[in-house]
Amino acid sequence: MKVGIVCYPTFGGSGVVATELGLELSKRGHEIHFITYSQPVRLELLSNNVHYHEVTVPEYALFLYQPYELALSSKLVDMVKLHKIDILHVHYAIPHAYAAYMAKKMLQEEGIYIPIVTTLHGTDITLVGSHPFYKTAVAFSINKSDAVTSVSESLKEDTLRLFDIKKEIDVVPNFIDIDKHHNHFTDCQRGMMAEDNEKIITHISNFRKVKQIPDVIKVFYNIQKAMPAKLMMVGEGPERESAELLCERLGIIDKVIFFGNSNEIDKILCFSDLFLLPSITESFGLAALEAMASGVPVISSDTGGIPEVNSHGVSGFLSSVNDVEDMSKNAIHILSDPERLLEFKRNAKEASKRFDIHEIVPQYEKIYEDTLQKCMVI
Ligand code: GMT
Repeated sequence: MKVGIVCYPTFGGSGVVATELGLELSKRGHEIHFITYSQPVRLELLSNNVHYHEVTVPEYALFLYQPYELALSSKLVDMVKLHKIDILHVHYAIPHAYAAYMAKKMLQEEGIYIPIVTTLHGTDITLVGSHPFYKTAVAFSINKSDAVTSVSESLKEDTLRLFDIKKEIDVVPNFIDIDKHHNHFTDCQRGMMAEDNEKIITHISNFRKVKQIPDVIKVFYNIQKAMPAKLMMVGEGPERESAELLCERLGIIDKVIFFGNSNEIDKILCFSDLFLLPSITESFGLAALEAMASGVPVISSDTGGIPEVNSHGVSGFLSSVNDVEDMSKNAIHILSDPERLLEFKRNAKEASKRFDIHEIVPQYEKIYEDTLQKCMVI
């Protein structure tokens, strides 16, 4: 099959999922065309069945906002025709599903039928998409897709609650390549980050408000009062500066490392003892799954799709959003007993196996096949 994948190319869940999906599909013999405004960060290797087509939006002074969806829909039309793409899989409704629908209509004028699969990732529904300024167009694009998937049951429920949706939504959870996360590092270089007696706590995100960064720091503050510990803060975003200031104010800045964006997530997770994800909302929590696959237990909030990933008392613990005291208590409970920590690490790894890439990607293949079949009948 020739699949066109549209996604955000930046560090962030939906782009990572789309890229890993494309790469796995290419290994399974499909021809993949990534169509976006820059090369996705996890897309290192292009090959004869993995292609990248850049969408460029020429700057024009008259426009206050440059019309990306216009450029994207034109590019989609051109690429579908040039490469004879069979199906478009768009990740994130805004504006990808909308642009894909426009492309589909333009292609129809030329007698070409291109089915669209839309995958909802979270903020396109819960935070941005449901805003009155976008809602009508988002609902329209979802309803006009040939197939719709969401990354968790919770996101499916949110979508049905917030929008008037007439389409069936299939839940296809996010996934992880378990083999990649088998600690293949003989030396995690833990010694470069912390002393032997120090526990390593990690948080990875795009440092947006929704990630509740102050709670990450407050939980760590309580942990380091109870035992020697270091905090690894990985990622870049609007909350980073205030996070550094909070660490300084609490007198813990020398125990916290701010890495910025990193392509070495698996190395950092390899030496981590605990992962913190206290988000206000999270449709899935891919970062938590990546941590679990590396054998790192998770202390998280119990919001959105996180409980579908992190099992309370097994792979870590869940607490109400903002309940820093409960999160701290649970973290210290896991970290204070070496035997218990080991058990949680083992459990976390085991629990991540439910999301093995080899189990999940065939679900997308099936959706593509069924959608193509249905469209042929029409
Ligand atoms: O977490 C983010 O802020 C990035 C965001 C995105 O759209 O890329 O992530 C969303 O999609 C991920 C992949 O499906 C999910 O794992 C994240 O939970 C989800 N983020 C939110 O719902 C806040």
